[in-house]
Amino acid sequence: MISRIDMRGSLPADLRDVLPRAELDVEAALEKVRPICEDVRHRGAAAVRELTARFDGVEIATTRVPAEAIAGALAGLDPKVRAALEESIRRTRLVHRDQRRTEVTTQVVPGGTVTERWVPVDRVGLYVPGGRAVYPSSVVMNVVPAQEAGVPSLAVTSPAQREFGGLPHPSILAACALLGVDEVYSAGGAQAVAMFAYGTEECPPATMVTGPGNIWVAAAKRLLKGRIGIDSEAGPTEIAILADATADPVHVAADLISQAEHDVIAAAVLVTDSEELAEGVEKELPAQVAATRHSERIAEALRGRQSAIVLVDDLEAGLKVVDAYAAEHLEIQTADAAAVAARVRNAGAVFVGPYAPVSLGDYLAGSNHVLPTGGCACHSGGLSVQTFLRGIHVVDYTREALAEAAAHVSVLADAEDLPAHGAAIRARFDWQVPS
Ligand code: HSO
Ligand code: ZN
Repeated sequence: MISRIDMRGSLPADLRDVLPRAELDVEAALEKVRPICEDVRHRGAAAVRELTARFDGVEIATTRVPAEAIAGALAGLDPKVRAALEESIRRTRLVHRDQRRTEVTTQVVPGGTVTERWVPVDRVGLYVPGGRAVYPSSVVMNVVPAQEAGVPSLAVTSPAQREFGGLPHPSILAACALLGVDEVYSAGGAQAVAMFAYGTEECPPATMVTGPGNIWVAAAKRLLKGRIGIDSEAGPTEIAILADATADPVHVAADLISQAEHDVIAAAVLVTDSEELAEGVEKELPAQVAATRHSERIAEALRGRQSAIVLVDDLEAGLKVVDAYAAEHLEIQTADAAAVAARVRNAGAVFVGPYAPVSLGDYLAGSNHVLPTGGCACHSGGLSVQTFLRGIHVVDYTREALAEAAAHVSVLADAEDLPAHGAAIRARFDWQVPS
């Protein structure tokens, strides 16, 4: 059900390429997405509505979701789901509130300071997928950091659903209501990203768009980046587990399956120095897969070339492998898991020991579940308050402090053949560099 890659003996030099990944061909989607974005740019809401009829198969009178529909969705929400979402929001808020940045002023020289101010972007559009993947938890993970960053204007968009009369899925609307978001749109795909980038008569333009989506959403984000700020392009979900002989094969198999459940191209990778654990997991997987609802999807994900059990000589080698892979989610299930986890350099999020499975992080740990995929964890982190903030340097120097810097500025400006730079300083001192 899952292939083995044996790296015992010596690790391959090109570790990154040996661990396969599913790839989305976003470039190929760009040409299809370009005319859609242009249409929305020129014809606004009418284009969004027509594209909704074409791609989502439902006619809508307006893209803006009426307040009563949002309130109605909350009223119809199962009380148990409501309580769980409220607890998820509470915990996620606790963690993200602590990410807020404080203004720092550095006294560089007497009379010369640089202050770093943290200013939220003006307006954010949050994309929430519809279709098979309807995740109210992702509404929480996108909205909470933006709110804690202090973003003054926040709108959510999600594809119009035919079975809900052209509104987004009610669980998405209910999550918006719980988070206090009252500006919601029925729009999906590339047209939703273009709606935020260019604005329409129904939706003012946003400065940034975030949130996961399908290949069309990813392509539109890539195309409109620059015009509008974006977060990372979300790819298929990945879980890697670094485990030794102390790990329980039942838990390891369950956790691999939990993320394989997302998609037939989701990746589940176990890295272990224990032949016994590998065998235990190989035995456990078919039994657990057979017993779960989405067994076909999961079996396909586990069989795919992006999933594997990797055997290594020891945990040192295991750490090298997981660092090279740079998984979206990495579980450490070893003796002294905290010490091993502290040595990890590349991962979107690290889950330590037997009682921190990834599915806890997906909903209720307080951590964010919008994380870098496809190896991007070697250069980027997950969604956070920082995503929505800009650091602005405020430079404040007195005449005396400038005088003291003038000679060095002049020398460096001349060295770069930019004499007008030096002149701008000298102009303040009757064209003499103060000595
Ligand atoms: N594991 C997904 C997030 C998610 N799981 C949403 C369940 N719902 C990507 O981190
Ligand atoms: Zn998940």
